Amino acid sequence: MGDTNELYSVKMRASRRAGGADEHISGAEKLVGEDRLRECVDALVARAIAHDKGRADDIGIKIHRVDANAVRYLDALETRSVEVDCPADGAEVVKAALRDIGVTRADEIVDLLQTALPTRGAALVDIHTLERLEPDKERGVRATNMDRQRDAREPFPDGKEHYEEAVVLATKVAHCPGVVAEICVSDDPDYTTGYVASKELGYIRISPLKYAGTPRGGRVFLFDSRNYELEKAVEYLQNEYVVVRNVRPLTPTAPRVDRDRLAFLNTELRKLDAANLRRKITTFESAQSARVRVDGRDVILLASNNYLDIAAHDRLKTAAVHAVQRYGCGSGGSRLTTGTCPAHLALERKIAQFKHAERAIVFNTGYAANLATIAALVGPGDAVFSDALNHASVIDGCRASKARVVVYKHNDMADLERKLASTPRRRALVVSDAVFSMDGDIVDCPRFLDVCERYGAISMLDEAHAVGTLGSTGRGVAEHYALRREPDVMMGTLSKAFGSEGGYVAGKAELIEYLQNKARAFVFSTAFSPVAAACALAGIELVEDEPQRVRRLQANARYFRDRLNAYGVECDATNCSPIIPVVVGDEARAVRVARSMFQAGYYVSAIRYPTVAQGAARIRVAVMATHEQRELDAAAALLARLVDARPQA
Ligand code: WAQ
Ligand code: MG
Repeated sequence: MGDTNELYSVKMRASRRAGGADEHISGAEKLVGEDRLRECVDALVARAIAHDKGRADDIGIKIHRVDANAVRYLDALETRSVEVDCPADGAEVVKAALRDIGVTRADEIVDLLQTALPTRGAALVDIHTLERLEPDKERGVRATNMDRQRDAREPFPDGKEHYEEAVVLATKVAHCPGVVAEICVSDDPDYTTGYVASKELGYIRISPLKYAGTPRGGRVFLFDSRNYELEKAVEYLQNEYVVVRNVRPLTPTAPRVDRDRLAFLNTELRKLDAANLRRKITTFESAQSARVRVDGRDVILLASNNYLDIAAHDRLKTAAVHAVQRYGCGSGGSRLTTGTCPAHLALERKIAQFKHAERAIVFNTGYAANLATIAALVGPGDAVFSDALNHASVIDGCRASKARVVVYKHNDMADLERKLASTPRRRALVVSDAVFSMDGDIVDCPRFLDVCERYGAISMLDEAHAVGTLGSTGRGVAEHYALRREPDVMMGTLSKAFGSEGGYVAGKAELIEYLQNKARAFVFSTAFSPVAAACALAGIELVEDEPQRVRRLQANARYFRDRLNAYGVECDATNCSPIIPVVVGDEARAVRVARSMFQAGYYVSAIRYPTVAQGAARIRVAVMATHEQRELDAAAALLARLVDARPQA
């Protein structure tokens, strides 16, 4: 653009008259020198006519001469590309970037992308209050009057250049007074790359930031309205002319060559330390029971999943010894090749009978059962609906499935229903914990099953913490609610109330036959040991023979909750599940409380991120059938004191 070469703004908008309404097809804007004005118009007309969305009925071209002195030149933001496994991970990248630049309500801000955003412009959101500030909420605020600088002979593109156009917009927006950052997801159903950008962060491209096939996109401009004037920002975005220099075409990034390729390990571990998130492993020197030996001291164990305290019961030990004598120790192969022995089959028959199912299949762990089952049942084109507080193994199963993952609000069946009603898919699977592992609350099973039924969705409950603990005979959540129906997929574990190890799925015969063929963790794992199988069988039989253990566990759970209430820690004393969280919030504080409990002779776990949300750290108490009331009373009193609860009058 030389001295004599005047600068022009060229704007094109193409639309279609669809049923009386004016439907947007495409739009573009350029800032060009006079010498290339006609060439530019030609290119824009070609683009308008041959758009994927259809043929235009109306094409508007507006040309303005621009006062050269009014043009601001900016250098393009630096681009960095991040590849993630799924949009949920992409959202985490955005949150982390926002936190890096001091945005405190990053989680809520990223959640805004799931809400109805303006369709043509951006939402201008106040970073302090999250209030939407744009005058026209439907249209949003549009950044316009910008383009990139082009070389003299560089041709005008004949289509949309997602990346170049986005960098130009992001660069202009990043320089807007008061704009702290921008987040963008394309509304093109097949364009899954999005970005977060700011002057400080540069332009961080994230792939994918949404699922392919979803038309919903949007832009959010984060604005600091305490320190900047809204009118000035809008004026800048809409009216100032900006030419962005040095927009480099996207080149595949060369792989980084790190000389110390393991240096990140210590960096990451130090970060965990700094955030009080480093885990340390405790060795238990005695059998897992209500009272255990740790660091040479006897303490009361209030953290075990061995809820019925049968892991060291004589009947299980004897079963183990017999199995060892008969079958040895290792199983020698995958169940489909050389790994099945009568102990596995007997266990599967027992599980099916206990769960009133046609058949059952066992996996080496509960984690493997969830991962493999979910991934086998749904895939691309399907949707899996997952409770916001589901266990990590469910989350990982959803991710591994490559189905669209739709997270619904915790135990909120109305939200689940809304999402089932509005999500296009081939098959639908709905999965929930039966007893939530870190909150101890129980799924609203009757409504859960109703909603699944109504929308033709496969229902799956993870009863890891519900079998052996809920219902008068420990049969789980259906028995707890006295339901005569069961979910299609009943997943559970053998490693908790049943005192052994492994996970299972029970259900219709063809479901089990299908999983035997398709569940990868079953097909490609060496079978778990006959010893574990025999112990699990003995564990279930023991629970059948002595259901009073289950009732004692439930009584203890209610008693502990009641005591906590009496000492001023609020919790639902009608809930009989054995998991009782006391939320303290701060990670460091949770660790301190757990340490003080230990010093006083009680072992409890401090549960922190990523097991629960950041800032929602908690002491997770797990009671057992064999705790004595005086032990529970003393533990509740101490815990209440350590978390500064106020006793009720
Ligand atoms: N000003 C403000 N908001 C806008 C504007 C604008 N000029 N243009 C579009 N939007 C909003 C609008 O609400 C759209 O729904 C949303 O942004 C997405 O617009 O590879 O293609 O044109 O690095 O679909 C980003 C990644 C692609 C590029 C962005 O956005 C890459 C994209 P789309
Ligand atoms: Mg678009």
